[in-house]
Amino acid sequence: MSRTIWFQDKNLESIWGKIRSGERLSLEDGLTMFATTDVISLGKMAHAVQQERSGDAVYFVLNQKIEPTNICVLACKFCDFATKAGHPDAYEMTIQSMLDKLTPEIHEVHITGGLHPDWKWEYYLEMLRKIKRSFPNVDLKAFTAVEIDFFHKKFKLPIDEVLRQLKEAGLRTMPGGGAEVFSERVRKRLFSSKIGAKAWLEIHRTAHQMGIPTNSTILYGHIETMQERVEHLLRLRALQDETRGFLSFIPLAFQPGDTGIKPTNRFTSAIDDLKMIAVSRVMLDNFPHIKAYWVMLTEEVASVALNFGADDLDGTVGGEKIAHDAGAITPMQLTKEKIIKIIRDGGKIPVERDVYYNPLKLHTPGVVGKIPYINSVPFYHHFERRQFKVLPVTPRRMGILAQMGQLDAGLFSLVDFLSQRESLTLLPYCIATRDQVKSVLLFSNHGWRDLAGKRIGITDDTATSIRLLQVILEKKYKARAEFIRMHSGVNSYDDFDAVLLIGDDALRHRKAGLQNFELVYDLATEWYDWQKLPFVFAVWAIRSSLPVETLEELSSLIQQSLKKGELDLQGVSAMHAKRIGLTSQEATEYLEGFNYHLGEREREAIDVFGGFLNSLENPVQRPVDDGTLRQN
Ligand code: V47
Repeated sequence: MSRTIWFQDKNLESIWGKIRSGERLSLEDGLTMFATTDVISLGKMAHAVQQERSGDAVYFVLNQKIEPTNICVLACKFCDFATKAGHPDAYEMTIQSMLDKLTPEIHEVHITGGLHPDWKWEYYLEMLRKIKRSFPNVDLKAFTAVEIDFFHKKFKLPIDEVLRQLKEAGLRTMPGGGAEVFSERVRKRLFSSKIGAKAWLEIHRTAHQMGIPTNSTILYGHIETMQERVEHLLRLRALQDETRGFLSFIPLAFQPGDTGIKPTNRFTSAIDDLKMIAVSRVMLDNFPHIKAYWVMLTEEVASVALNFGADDLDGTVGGEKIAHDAGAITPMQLTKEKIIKIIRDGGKIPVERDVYYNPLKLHTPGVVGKIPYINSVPFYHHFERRQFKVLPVTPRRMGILAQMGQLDAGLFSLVDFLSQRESLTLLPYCIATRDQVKSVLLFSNHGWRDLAGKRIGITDDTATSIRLLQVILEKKYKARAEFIRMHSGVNSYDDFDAVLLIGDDALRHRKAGLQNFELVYDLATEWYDWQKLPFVFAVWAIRSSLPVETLEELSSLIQQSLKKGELDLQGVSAMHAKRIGLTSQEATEYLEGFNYHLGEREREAIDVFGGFLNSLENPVQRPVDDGTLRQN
């Protein structure tokens, strides 16, 4: 992020300085940004942060909204959707009518609706089970914290039991609705009988601890103040620091309809919408994704938001009623083609995703994969004026996308390169360790030999480290263990005897510790002590079928970018260290431990490791398919 911005509003300059040095933004910074008229500079800052996190990707999902009923025990003033039983507009859907709305290509079903006074608990569970059974491809994002709290009280079940049963019935993630604005003043005036901030946050905390990632929202543009907006963001940021369980933040623009809350019944202005998106992106420095929800923003504003900090458009959204009952002027559904066009027109890569933001399909050629960890930053820090578009993606997903022919080039996990070497050309750059790595760690309660027969949780990110672990266990220690894949968002490790983490997550826990695991093994150290060789985790490669000029262009871009990155390791470290909980000094030392050039020793190490891989008696056991492992 070496970009220069010329600020009209000089008050934004110090905020930009803080962003570039990885310093956290404060309440005052948030207020300064909302007060600015220099919207273009604000957008540029947010776009730079967005690019640092998401590269050129903008995500969307093929989804269907199901609002099972509009009958609701609450009567929130801002809501034109809810009604009472007996009202001519009241409706209740059967499970069959919900199934009738779905088609096999849908990936996400988003369920949320009124709090029905009479429905039984079993009906909600059956709803999830039947959808999942009839459409196995579908991931269920269901029930806001408000609904979870309602189930807890009505059916007299503890919150974690409600969530446990829903998860067992097929729930994968929770939507972010019901947060409204975390302000008691606003709550008392607009939704006094609904749960407040404390309960909303506690329910999301519980979900995160149980391995259910969630989303989050703010309802803005009614009677809230700018200070209340920023305080809302700060409370979400604090919970995310604790749990890392939020996938996205979605600012919901208030649709006035007949609610009578705003005397003029005016929609939010485009400027206010873009400011809200941009401020969210820069304040929520620990949130992976910011969503421009076109249903409430309009397609036009959502398109611009893709260059103002938003990296997600939600999806095709069939059947939305909450916003439309309140007068939303947007269509009820967008086609996949329309969404792809909006994203392409914004100069971005349309990335079709699943409910966890795993990329399933890229709707654009010429994409280069980027490992989203600090150790790859020296390659990309100066990847400027690029003819290639960049997609940050975990090593394992990068391998899957390459296999599907979706990527032109990337910093591939070694194992993926080896298995696809017929179609890829190796470039002389890599991520290799000298002795220790610090970011491929086995957290364990057992010594190596005692891990025989034990259950090891494996991060969903890894392609090569899982194999390195298997080689070390089986060939060095003669022990065989059971490997179980954990999906992203899991942060409870109680089920495992040991846990393998990689990348920034591993670095973070190396410092902070991981639950009660007492032993921490560095896999590169284990390898080095045994083989006296470096370990090559990833290599740069390009699709062999591309013209030689493309290969030359990419090689020279990597070379120039790496040269600048290596000269400026301290700058790279300063910007990224705080995010991982390291000091700049620690981050610099970490990066200095890598060798980015593929030399003789590295090639020898690849051959030796390749030999071990071929000699394994049985490959790594098939990971448990928890729905995150589909290729399409
Ligand atoms: O919780 C109610 C809001 C929310 C109005 O998690 C209104 O991915 C605007 O939460 N004007 C439901 N908003 C929608 C929601 C959502 C949408 C898209 C994606 C996700 C996600 C979540 O709609 C409610 C409430 O905050 N709402 N009335 C209104 N008049």
